[in-house]
Amino acid sequence: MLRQDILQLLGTDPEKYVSGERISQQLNVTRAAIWKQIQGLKEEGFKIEGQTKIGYCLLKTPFSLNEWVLKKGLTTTLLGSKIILEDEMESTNVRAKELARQGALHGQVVLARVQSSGRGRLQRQWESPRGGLWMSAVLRPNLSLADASKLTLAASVAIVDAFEELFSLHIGIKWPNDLIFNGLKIAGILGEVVGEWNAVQTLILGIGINVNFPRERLSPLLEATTLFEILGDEVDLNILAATVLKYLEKQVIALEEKAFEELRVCWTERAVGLGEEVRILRGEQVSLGIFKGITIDGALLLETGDGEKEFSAGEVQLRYKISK
Ligand code: BT5
Repeated sequence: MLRQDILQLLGTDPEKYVSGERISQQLNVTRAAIWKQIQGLKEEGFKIEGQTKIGYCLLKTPFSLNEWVLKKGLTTTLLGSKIILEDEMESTNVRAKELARQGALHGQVVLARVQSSGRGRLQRQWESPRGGLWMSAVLRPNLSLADASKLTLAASVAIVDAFEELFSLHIGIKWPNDLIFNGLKIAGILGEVVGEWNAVQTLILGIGINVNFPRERLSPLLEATTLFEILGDEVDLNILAATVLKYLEKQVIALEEKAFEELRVCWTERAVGLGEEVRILRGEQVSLGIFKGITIDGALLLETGDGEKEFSAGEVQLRYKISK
């Protein structure tokens, strides 16, 4: 694609001028065609300076999702080896599932700037306005079905670590897969298995993070927050995506090497509500007890009046919410 080729030329030595003539010769297109593409790139958020007789210079890349910028920031070997990015999709998980059925390889990543029908667990709605990170990865790890379910735990740890590295911000994990800051949800994960039990296991790992938009963009009933709300500024979504994928790849490899106990420890260190009284809601059923941690399979351990109990599904209500 011409636009990507121009970026490639300008990006090899950013902040240096590349003459229109050189670009035109190397890409075998007219200078007018280059000028048109440069205008398009500016509209996409690239800051490119053009000086007559000198050429063009790439000063800044956009914070919004852009395939070229994201690829440039990737340090992974497999995750993100193929990227599909569109302005709007129904749901990146739905698209990733379709692609997996058509044979998408391990590590393919699907992103959308807006989702018109984002989904949470149990078909719940996931609000996905512009400015968020809405991303799904197709994973075909070397794991059994039971162990593949641990990848959702791994994704929570990866998001916490990315926030720590990029923003020195400590967010916590609320079992099973909510990421929260000051009791408000900032990100969620949706893991879905594709294909038949027994066949090669494919997992779609959907990650939704509220990033560059104010809290008001979400419905008022949600107990939610956004990174913009916390930092008071926008961040580069491409760097965030690349950093989450970096930590996710590290966790996937560790799981394939059977480092389950390490993952359990990492997850527990980042969990909120540990040692506190919590309520577990499963449909009509409510259980009260002390949150003791998770089992090697990711089930929640609750110390109740009737002894220790394990929960593999449900919603957690933390103590400060119980007393409300
Ligand atoms: C989740 O479900 O938290 C999983 C969210 C996964 C979203 C990603 S985005 C990329 C990929 N494509 C998709 O279609 N999905 C994935 P759950 O734990 O069931 O939480 C859902 C609940 O969170 C909803 O019922 C709301 O109460 C709340 N919620 C909805 N949108 C939210 C948002 N943007 N921020 C915080 N909370 C939200």
